Amino acid sequence: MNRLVEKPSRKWSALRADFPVLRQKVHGHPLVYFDNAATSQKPRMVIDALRHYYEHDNSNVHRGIHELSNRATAAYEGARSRVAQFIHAREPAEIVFTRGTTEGINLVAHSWGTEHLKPGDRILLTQMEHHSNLVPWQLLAQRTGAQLLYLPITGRDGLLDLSQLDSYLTQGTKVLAMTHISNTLGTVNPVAEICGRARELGVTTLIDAAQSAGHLCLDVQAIGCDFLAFSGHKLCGPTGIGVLYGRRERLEAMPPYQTGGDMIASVDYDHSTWNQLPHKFEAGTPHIAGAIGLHAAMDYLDAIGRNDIFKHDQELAGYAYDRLSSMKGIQVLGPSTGRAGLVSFLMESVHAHDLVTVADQFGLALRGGHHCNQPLMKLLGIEATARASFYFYNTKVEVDRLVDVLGEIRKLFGS
Ligand code: C6P
Repeated sequence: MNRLVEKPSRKWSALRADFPVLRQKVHGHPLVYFDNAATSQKPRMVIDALRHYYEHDNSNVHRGIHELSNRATAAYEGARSRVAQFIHAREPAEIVFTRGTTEGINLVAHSWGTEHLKPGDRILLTQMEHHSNLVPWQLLAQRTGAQLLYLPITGRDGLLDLSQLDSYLTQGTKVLAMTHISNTLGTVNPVAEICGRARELGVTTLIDAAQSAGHLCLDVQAIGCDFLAFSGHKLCGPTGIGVLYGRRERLEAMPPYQTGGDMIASVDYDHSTWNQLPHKFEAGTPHIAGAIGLHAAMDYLDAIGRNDIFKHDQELAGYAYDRLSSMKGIQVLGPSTGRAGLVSFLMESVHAHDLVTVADQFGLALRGGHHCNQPLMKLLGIEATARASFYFYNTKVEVDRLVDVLGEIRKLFGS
């Protein structure tokens, strides 16, 4: 696989050449892809890694005693070791491959939660959680009689109200599950500080890193969380592959989530025993190619440098925030400084869906809607926002294009 690792040029606009999909016109205009929070584009290196696997090594893992199966197993387990290194886990056994962030959180809520929660225990989330980090806990609360609480935000500036943390994070709290970066507000939450406070009270913690894993350096030991979940497709990897990190002690103490092949040590007609970590949580044939593509994506990102990527994200988001906020009739949600690489905004008298539909006619890929944050939208008294989300291959020239197109849309709607 290593021969596929090429050091990409550090010049941001030159990196665009690595992404075949960016070289196209949409409705007669050069594509401006600003929907990276939904999914990122894939560089040639990742596409090549997938093709190489299917053309040379395709086989099932952990089962065969033939050359192809050995190669596939080595590549799959090599990807697991790479993930452990990418997020500074103590060992590869703490890395469970999933389908994505959503499945990782469901796994924890189901397996850890059902085993550990009882009536009256508290589950603490925040008011800015994505449905994926909300609905699984709602169902868990219904199953166990536990109580759900939400740490408030300060308002449309989208910061967590940390002055209230002590009154929410109490002895009765069993688990705290929160997002690292809000996919709607662009807020970067101080997860290490909050997990530190939770640890002092013996509260189990889960971080939803869907929007952060591909954008900044993650260190699960420095964050001090018990679990962390993310998706490969938002960090240049394939869809259908994700990661759940869990501290060994936590994973050891949990029952399996799904059952079937590969996750067992032995099976009898009346009982079974479980495989060792992490295989206990990977029932059935896994997404082998996905893990291999994810490995290539991580190599690609690290060749660029995640610190540099985050700096670039923040620069673009700050620039977009300033330009959009100075436009008449536009309100940008979320913090005015220190935001991650996205801007969610409202245009007076124009529904977000209309805005995004017209923007598409100008070649701009934005997202409009509730962004799987319906409770947050209701709290803020809005129905939907338009969102531009950036990655390292985006440029200020593209943000200028967004501003020009928004000007056209405003004229069109007479707002
Ligand atoms: N947010 C967005 O456009 P999956 O679908 O499992 O890969 O990721 C779910 C998820 C969980 N948490 C956060 C904070 C997220 O942003 C997402 C995905 C996409 O914002 C699709 S709604």
